[in-house]
Amino acid sequence: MTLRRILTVDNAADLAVLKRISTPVEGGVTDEHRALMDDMLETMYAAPGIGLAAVQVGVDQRIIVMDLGDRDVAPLSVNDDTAEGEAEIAQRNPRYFVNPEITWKSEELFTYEEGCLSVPEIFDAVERPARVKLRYLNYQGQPVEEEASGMYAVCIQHEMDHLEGVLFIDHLSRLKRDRAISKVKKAARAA
Ligand code: K2U
Ligand code: ZN
Repeated sequence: MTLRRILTVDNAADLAVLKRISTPVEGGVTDEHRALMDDMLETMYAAPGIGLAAVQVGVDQRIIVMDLGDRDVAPLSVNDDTAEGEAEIAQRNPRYFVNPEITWKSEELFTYEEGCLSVPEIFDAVERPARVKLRYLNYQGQPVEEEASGMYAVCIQHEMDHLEGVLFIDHLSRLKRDRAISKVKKAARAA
């Protein structure tokens, strides 16, 4: 298991990588992909976070890992105090997604205060479909189809955005986005 560096928007080279569209995994899920997912999961737990896309550790593959802990079943509240990145995991419930696709989105929308490990210390409200249907390959490379709601729906859409080179701040106004990037750069300089 190797902890990987998480790319952040204050670094111009990192931002260029984070804006790329990730490449689909070809030829099935291999031991190499599983080793990457193991590293991504440990990197996510150490951050701490509840989701991570491969591009966030500089790997150009359509792979996501997630662990919502006990949030997996808990109803979502807009003012969820965990939005401050307190991603303590009560019991581990890792999920792995290779070549994930969203096949259906609900008309119903939900607004949640999102954060991102690649945009440190920035949180803002993002509106997304409340429920989505997914199709993906799991850790063993088997096809899975399921519906996501609550925090699962918020997180998987946030991570799927990463595979398209989209950050949650791209859903905000241009002014808010630019201010967020400036704030992250200023914090990085001060660090
Ligand atoms: O950077 C990432 O992609 C990990 C994200 C995943 C996420 C973003 C918004 C809403 C849900 C999940 C987070 O930084 S992980 C930190 C976190 C922890 C608990 C609740 C929300 C965000
Ligand atoms: Zn993110």
